[in-house]
Amino acid sequence: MQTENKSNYDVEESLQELSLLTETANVKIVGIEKQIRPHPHPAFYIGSGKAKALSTYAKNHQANVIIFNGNLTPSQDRNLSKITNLKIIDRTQLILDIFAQHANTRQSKLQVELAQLEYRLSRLKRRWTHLSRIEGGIGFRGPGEKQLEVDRRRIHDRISLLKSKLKEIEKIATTKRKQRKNLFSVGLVGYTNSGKTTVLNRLTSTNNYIADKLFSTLDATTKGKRLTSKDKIVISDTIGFIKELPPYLVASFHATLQEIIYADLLLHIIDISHPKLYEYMEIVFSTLRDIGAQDKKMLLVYNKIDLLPRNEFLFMKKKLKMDFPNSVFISAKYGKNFTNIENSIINFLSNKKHIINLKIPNQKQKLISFLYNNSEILYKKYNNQFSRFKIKLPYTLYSQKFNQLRKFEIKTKRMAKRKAIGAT
Ligand SMILES: Nc1nc2c(ncn2[C@@H]2O[C@H](COP(=O)(O)OP(=O)(O)OP(=O)(O)O)[C@@H](O)[C@H]2O)c(=O)[nH]1
Ligand SMILES: [Mg+2]
Repeated sequence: MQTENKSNYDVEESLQELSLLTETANVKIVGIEKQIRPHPHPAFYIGSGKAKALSTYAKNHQANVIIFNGNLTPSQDRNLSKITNLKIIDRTQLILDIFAQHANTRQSKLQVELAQLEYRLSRLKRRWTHLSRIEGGIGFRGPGEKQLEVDRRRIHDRISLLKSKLKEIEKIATTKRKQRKNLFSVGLVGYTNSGKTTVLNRLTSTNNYIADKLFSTLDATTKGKRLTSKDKIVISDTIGFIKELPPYLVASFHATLQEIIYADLLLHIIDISHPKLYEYMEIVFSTLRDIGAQDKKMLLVYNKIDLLPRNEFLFMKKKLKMDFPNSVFISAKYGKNFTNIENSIINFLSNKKHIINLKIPNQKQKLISFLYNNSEILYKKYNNQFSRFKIKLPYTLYSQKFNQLRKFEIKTKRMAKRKAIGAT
């Protein structure tokens, strides 16, 4: 639907994305209809006349479902089903359906089910307030209400069960992440279909599933990579973002998104050939804000440069470099300019410092003098048995000396407090 604050161009682009989502959900499109209105109709979203016309159009084309590019209220959904006699799906339902189709691990299946139930629960709640407002509460307590109560309780019980199962899985992932604490971690983020998995495959010579579909990746995959003889890093690929990613999905995929939250550096993969790249970048930034990862260091990686004519590419590159100097331009599909990504990561690594508190027995003279020579000492105190240090060490050296250093690492009160409240 086109409202007053959306341009025709925006609507076309948005409909194209809806078509891609629809195809990804394996639904064949028989027709696309637009309507211009100042506001969505409260009862039907589109006008009731338009709804009837759509219903006739759908029947003439043997269609059995109408997909809306917005989010419908429960009553709009019901009224449209009634008036058209067809299955009605909105944008959130479509995305949830794609996630359900693509989930193929225990974790992603549980996460999708959780998102679907949270969504259903919100619809039941809204329906409840809607009905009680109309019925005024009194004299309304009948089987309908009981059924709603039963449904709600069942959903709540299942949600609790799913949450506790997911907590268990998350615990295992947290333990694994702690084991590789000494390794520098890079997280891939970006709009869906921008090429994140293709980048991961290229960087780590692996073969994870890629497809010209939205949300091909629903899990977190972490792979190791040796950058130089000294530096080994880990790279994680996770779900892509999209405009209006349903909040239920962001919440239920919390465990999968942890790899982004704990990454030392994010590679933001952007499809440079997409006409809406600026908007898509903004959506990625705002989704990162939603999950609390807005302050991460980020390298902007403009992908799919092979899809732009040379002149256009050079023009775009100049412009983007001016706006975002910290960016590289690659083609993941053809393995172009990957050394630029690697060099940027190495550069970042060599500038990154790690702060650590240590309590070292004085007889460990070799280690102590290594620290004096290679780190910035922020604090020191010693007695005749131990030396206490707070040091700032280049990440690469920290990583090399990790096994030795962790034996003497002391947790500060602040860290212990964070641990007690469940943060890692
Ligand atoms: N022409 C071209 N196509 C690319 C390039 N990189 C990736 N692709 C294609 O873009 C599509 C999406 O690639 P993926 O790597 O699956 O993208 P993704 O960001 O992981 O996508 P989701 O996991 O679905 O969010 C695939 O068809 C890739 O072959 C590139 O540099 N050039
Ligand atoms: Mg992917």
